[in-house]
Amino acid sequence: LMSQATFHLEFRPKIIINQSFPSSNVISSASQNSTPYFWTPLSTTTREEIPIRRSGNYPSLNWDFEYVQSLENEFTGLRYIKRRDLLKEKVRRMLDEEEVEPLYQLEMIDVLQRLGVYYHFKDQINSILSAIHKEMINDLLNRGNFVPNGKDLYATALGFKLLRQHGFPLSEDTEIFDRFKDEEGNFEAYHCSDMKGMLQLFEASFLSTEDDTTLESARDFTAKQLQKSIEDTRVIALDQELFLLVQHALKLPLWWRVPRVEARWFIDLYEKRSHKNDIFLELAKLDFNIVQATHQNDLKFASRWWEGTCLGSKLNFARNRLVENFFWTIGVNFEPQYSYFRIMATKVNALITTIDDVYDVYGSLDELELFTNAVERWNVEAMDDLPDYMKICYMAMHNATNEMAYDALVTQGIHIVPYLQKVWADICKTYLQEAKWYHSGYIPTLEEYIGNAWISISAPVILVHAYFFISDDTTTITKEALESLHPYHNLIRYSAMILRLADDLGTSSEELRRGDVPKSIQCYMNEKEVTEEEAREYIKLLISETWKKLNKERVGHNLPFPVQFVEVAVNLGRMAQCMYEYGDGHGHSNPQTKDRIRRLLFDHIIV
Ligand code: LA6
Ligand code: MN
Ligand code: MN
Ligand code: MN
Ligand code: MN
Repeated sequence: LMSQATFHLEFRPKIIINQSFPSSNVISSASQNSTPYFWTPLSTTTREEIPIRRSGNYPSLNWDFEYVQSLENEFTGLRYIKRRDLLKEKVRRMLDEEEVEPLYQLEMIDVLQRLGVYYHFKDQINSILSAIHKEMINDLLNRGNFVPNGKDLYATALGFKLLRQHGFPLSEDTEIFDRFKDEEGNFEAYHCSDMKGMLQLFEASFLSTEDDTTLESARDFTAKQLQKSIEDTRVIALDQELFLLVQHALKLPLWWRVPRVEARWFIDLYEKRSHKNDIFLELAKLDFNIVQATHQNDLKFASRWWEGTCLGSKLNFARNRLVENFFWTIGVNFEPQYSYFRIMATKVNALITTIDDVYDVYGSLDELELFTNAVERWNVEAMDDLPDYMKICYMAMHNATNEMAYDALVTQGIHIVPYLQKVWADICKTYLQEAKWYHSGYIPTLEEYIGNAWISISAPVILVHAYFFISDDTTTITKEALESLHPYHNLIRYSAMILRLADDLGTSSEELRRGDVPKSIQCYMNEKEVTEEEAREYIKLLISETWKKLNKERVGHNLPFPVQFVEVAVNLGRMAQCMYEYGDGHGHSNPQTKDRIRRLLFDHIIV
């Protein structure tokens, strides 16, 4: 697959179309201050009238075409690659050393993962964990403890966390953690002073499914204890690194964090550690830079495609967010061999972001009906009825999608247009539903809203495309998987739910100011007559409940998908929590997200 990543990416000549469709004559949020409630319907226009256009009030782009194309990177050089490979070999030998205690092995694995270099040692780490897993199961059967120090909460929780992460079956959390409780079933008081143990148990609790009961209470308990401990100035003074790790975990647990973003953060922390492994550190930094060079090349390709579509300049009302759209793709899979996937996924994201604005911001209801119809028909004649601005985005979508399908046809011998067309038609139907609700002033129940919105958030579009573009020579496209793409597999559903709910938490305030369908928070407020704050808490609870379901799906026995697809689905949920951690990092941008993107894509690490 990779070999053909170059042929269809060459620079396309810029097309000159003298028309553009700016967001002029729009209702700006400022002129909407008579809003009686959180929601502002537009007066319906007749066919003869010029429709009133809203504005997304999106700020202009953060990194332009020229900037992206001017990126240069020295880390593609052979001497860096050679040095990196030497370091890799050294780490491989360290992992292979015999007579290393299981706890020490677990710690090495944990650090390598957090540093973002785990992907180099997948097989090796898997066999180490497999041996530890066997030992752990044996010890549990003999009612012993798999770690030398009998009641070591830290080691047990660390082991549990890593084994669950890697899909080893550990069915009952009660068996493993109940021995840390007293007769009343509470975690024993002396563990509270064990901050490292508390932290690992807290992190491990996020690997739980709905079947785990002990971990549920462990999460509440450890969160309280950890919160208390970081408010204690003596603790802060005692161990600065542990303090930072706890603070970081309480903001968002490791299991909910995007691997590549986490790696960039953790490398800085690890560097300050007094007892660090210098080989690990050097490998992590060097590898980060080398992989970043690949990302920059992917971004340059994608950015030339975007420039060629002219969507950014022709549809002035829509978000021009190529770099952010690319950022999502390294969030879901940063490994260097998946360039083709990232470039295609960036196109998909850019099209979604643009078409979403057509429905949410610019289009009139009549126009949106036409567009939805045209997507269902999927042919060029369907364009005849569309207004000019819609012709442009329809054809951009149609061309890009058919081109991707062409790649699949020639490289994998499979005709995928029907699968891709179906997800686009699905999303447009849900977009239209939201537009109808908005224009009629209808406030759905939360259930009704979610039933539509888990599709309108675009995760099904992203993941169905991802399934085809993440496959490589280690995978084959199976009939079973194709059947699980539609109707959508639970893995896709839960990933979509997390994306939708996190997006609503980050974007709904601005959306409703502009005028948009009530989002999950407002539907729940309306239904239950609760405050916004209460509704937000409820949505956060729904996110964590959905994670439990996703955790279970992820390691399910009969998953029809390859592991790299499963990881994309899980990472999409994580990426949503990252992008909307500080509000709308995707559309409106904020200093924290901008900084994150810069550090991941544009600044290298000083080695
Ligand atoms: C968010 O926009 C947006 F563009 C998405 C579709 C989120 C995920 C997108 C990727 C990965 P907005 P809406 C490109 O908050 O209208 O406007 O569904 O989405 O709430
Ligand atoms: Mn939108
Ligand atoms: Mn929308
Ligand atoms: Mn939104
Ligand atoms: Mn917005």
